[in-house]
Amino acid sequence: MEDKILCHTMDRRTFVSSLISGCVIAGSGMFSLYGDSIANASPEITQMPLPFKEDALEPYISKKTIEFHYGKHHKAYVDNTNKLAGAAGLGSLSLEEIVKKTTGSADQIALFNNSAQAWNHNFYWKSMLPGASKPNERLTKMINASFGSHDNFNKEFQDAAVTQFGSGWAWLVLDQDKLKVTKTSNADNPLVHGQVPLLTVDVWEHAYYLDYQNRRADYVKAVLDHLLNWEFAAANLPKNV
Ligand code: MN3
Repeated sequence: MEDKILCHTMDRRTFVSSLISGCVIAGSGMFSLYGDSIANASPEITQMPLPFKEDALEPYISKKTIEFHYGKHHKAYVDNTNKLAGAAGLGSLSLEEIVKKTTGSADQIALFNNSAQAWNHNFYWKSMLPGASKPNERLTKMINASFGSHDNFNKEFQDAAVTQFGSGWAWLVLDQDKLKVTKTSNADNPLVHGQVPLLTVDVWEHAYYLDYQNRRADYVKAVLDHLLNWEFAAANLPKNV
């Protein structure tokens, strides 16, 4: 009987890649399919499948924007991460581990930028859902405690997104025991600042320019009013807060 070879955590490897590598999902009872040589090949970060169809966010975000944003921009970050992580000898780490390991490292700026952008986009796709949703009771209480009201949260988020100079991201995060709105430049993200991200909106021009040209505020308002996935936000909230 062949030896079992454990997969790394499933959040960075799709089921398909686990089949290709022939590794064993812990507890699944499956055995190595192809033996050690293939199982030990360098694992790859895979691009998360879109959680909705490319036209599902219309009329707020067009199919064309999603095709370019997911199919070209996000894909390039994932591809570059794999190339650079392999070259840096970090190919066995998860995407999140690469982001945390390379932050602030002067000789790994390109790897940080690409891996953090790959991670941020995964988070962005999950932050949206066709059709408006609402925060659950627990989140509603926290929003009211932290911002005074949902309207105030919307205003603060909109303000952060619009005033982010140049490219970046607006976030709803948990910081200690309070919700906060933050903005980050370029690839920077709350993970490396000890905060727990709950939702994000991409405010790089490629996220909205085909649909809104320079009207970033209209794009952000459309996402806030119609697309935010509050169920995802609730799932990101630690239970012990
Ligand atoms: Mn983007």
